[in-house]
Amino acid sequence: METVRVVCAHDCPDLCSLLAHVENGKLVRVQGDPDQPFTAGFACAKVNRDAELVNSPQRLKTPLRRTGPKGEGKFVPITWDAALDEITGKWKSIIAESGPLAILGYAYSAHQGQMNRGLMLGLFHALGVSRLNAGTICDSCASAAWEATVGPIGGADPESIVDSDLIVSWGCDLVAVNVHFWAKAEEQRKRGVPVVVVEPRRSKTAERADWHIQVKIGTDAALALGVMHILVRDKLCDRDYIARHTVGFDKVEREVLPRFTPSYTSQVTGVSVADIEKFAAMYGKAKAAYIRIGEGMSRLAQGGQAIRSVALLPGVTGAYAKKGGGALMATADSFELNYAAIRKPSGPAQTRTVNHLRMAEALLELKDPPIRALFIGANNPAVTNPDVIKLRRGLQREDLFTVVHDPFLSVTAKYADIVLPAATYLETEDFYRAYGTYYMQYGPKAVEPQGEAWSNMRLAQTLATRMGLNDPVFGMKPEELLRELFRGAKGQVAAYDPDALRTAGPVRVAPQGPQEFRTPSGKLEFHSEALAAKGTAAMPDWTPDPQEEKDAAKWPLRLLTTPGYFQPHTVYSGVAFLLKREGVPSCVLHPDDAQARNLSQGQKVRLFNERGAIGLTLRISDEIQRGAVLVPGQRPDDEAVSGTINMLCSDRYSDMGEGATYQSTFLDVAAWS
Ligand SMILES: Nc1nc2c(c(=O)[nH]1)N[C@H]1C(S)=C(S)[C@@H](COP(=O)(O)OP(=O)(O)OC[C@H]3O[C@@H](n4cnc5c(=O)[nH]c(N)nc54)[C@H](O)[C@@H]3O)O[C@H]1N2
Ligand SMILES: Nc1nc2c(c(=O)[nH]1)N[C@H]1C(S)=C(S)[C@@H](COP(=O)(O)OP(=O)(O)OC[C@H]3O[C@@H](n4cnc5c(=O)[nH]c(N)nc54)[C@H](O)[C@@H]3O)O[C@H]1N2
Ligand code: SF4
Ligand SMILES: [Mo]
Repeated sequence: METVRVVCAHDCPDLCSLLAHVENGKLVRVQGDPDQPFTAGFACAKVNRDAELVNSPQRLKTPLRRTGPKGEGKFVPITWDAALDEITGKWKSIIAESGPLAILGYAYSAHQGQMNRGLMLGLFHALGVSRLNAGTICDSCASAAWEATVGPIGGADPESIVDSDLIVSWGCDLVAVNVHFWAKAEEQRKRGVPVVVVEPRRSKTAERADWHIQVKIGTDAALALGVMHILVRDKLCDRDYIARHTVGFDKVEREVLPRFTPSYTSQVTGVSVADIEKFAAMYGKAKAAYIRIGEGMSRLAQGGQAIRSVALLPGVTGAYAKKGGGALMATADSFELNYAAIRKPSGPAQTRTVNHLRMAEALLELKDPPIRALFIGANNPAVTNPDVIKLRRGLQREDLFTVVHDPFLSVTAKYADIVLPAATYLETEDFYRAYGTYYMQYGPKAVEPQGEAWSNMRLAQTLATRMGLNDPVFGMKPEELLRELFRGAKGQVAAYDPDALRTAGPVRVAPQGPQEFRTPSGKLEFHSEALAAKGTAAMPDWTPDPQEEKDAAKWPLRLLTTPGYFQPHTVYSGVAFLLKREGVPSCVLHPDDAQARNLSQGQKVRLFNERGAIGLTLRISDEIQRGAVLVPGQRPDDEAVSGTINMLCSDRYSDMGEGATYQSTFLDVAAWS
């Protein structure tokens, strides 16, 4: 048995170092690497099953050509040569007739490292086609809010919590999405450091923490401002830190905080006055309070305000300057690699861009030229995008030439004219940097790709060559691409020799000293001129959202979507064990809401609003608050009673970063008929 030290490429903050056990060229088991301090020898429940993912009988073995109607999933195998001839033939004639903008390159980050991810984007850049404003389905709102507040720089090192005296998981289900951070937090907890969870539902993290503050969905900005109100009232602010490292606090103190009295904050958030007082005192008196900020609370109309208000709290107490204090949303911005070398070789600096979450609109409404060809890679928008009923209408267009590159026949792939089999991360080499820790690592290939699967890197380079592009990156070997990533890199990563990294294993590049701010002022911005210039509120605030109020008057329940514990998005649909662990696609109602509708445990129910209706299986539990319906994960239609949750969600933008607003969805639930 051979053991290969690899890196987990799944869309996850932890970036574990893994040991892949290979026998006669077959992957037999994956486990956590004991020599990576953050991974600490264990992989999560999902990745423990990655041998089953890689060897799944449902893996695509060859390219396919569609034979039935779009969406039905009838295909015949074809050769790579035939597939590539058809793709490049079509693309060339479309470019000749309508120009490159008639092609849309829709490739996302999921489950790969920097080279496989970047080269596909590089291909689209060099072709000059319409490009994706990517990530708006995920973190663009959260990132924009963090950037306006702290700047494009990573937050507090998660490994610094050994020095924290209070850990707050604010809207982050650590047990689901960041389990290695949870393990570290639990160690601290055993040493007597309180762990507090701010969450609308009793998640597994909330269940295991010392204290769960059950906030109403979409009211975190009010809670954070209410805490600030008390910190000011009780003289728990660090005035010296505020004066030296922040801008605009005086204005917030004068114009915003007076409104957020404990009683008003309680009325908005649903948290009792006593608990707000207790939390503020706890936070204000801690010497080094650490806040892990989750992105869930950003996926709604006023999501940017929520992230921004929470990210400002450590500035009020000066926790940002303390070892073990501060806040972490993500670390990715601190890895200042030369991404552009791979992602932007030649090609126009500006082009027509399509917002990731408005694919439906792009396919159905764009003109001059309309989108005639679509390439989708590493993304399953027919399930994971909002407004998927409309999106599927777009994908159904007979005059749209669609290519999907995926290891599985995803729901989206069923709409393709040509499906190309993709290699998984264990079947390609790549270079990885984390988004929730400060590690980077080179990962070799553990096994050869299944069947005729190709890595994104190989596909991008082959398509580029066939399309006549001669940018050097499309002819480079992985080791040469790695050198490109480090040529002109900035900050801490600039000190590393890319050739040495290939055998170095995990490398830690954590920030030293207090939180750095990279805003225009170089300080933590309570008042942001940059936001004001974009027409967004310059100061943190919470006000009711008029559209949400209108929808809430029509529909009695509000949607809470959360990460699945065993089925994050759709990527593990091919692993029977995990499907079973996650159970059938379900929704959760509070016992009072179920009773009011005469619904019982385990029954099939219809979730509906003006966009449509779907069918799920009901679970009744007081883990969810009254007036909300919890739908974990985004599950494909064929696993559910009917449809998928994003059929009920709109493509409305959040207040910052043009992000998704799944949780500004209002609906009702009734018995399935
Ligand atoms: N197991 C698993 N792991 C995953 C994923 C997965 O789906 N499953 N997804 C991966 C991806 S793509 C990402 S982006 C990352 C991060 O994944 P994210 O989706 O950003 O996950 P969290 O940060 O846990 O945020 C979700 C949590 O926010 C809570 N929440 C929702 N609305 C609110 C609110 O208004 N206020 C507050 N306080 N809380 C709220 C939800 O109840 C939920 O527990 O995780 C990755 N890892
Ligand atoms: N309602 C609702 N919707 C959501 C969310 C929510 O909270 N609520 N969360 C959103 C978030 S945070 C995200 S990130 C998105 C995720 O949305 P997606 O990125 O669409 O979801 P995944 O299922 O993770 O992966 C997409 C596809 O990548 C394929 N894949 C895996 N590895 C590779 C590879 O190496 N190469 C190629 N070519 N393909 C590969 C998988 O088989 C899968 O079909 O969903 C968003 N949608
Ligand atoms: S916790 Fe995240 S990084 Fe670690 S093995 Fe699981 S998915 Fe991969
Ligand atoms: Mo995400």
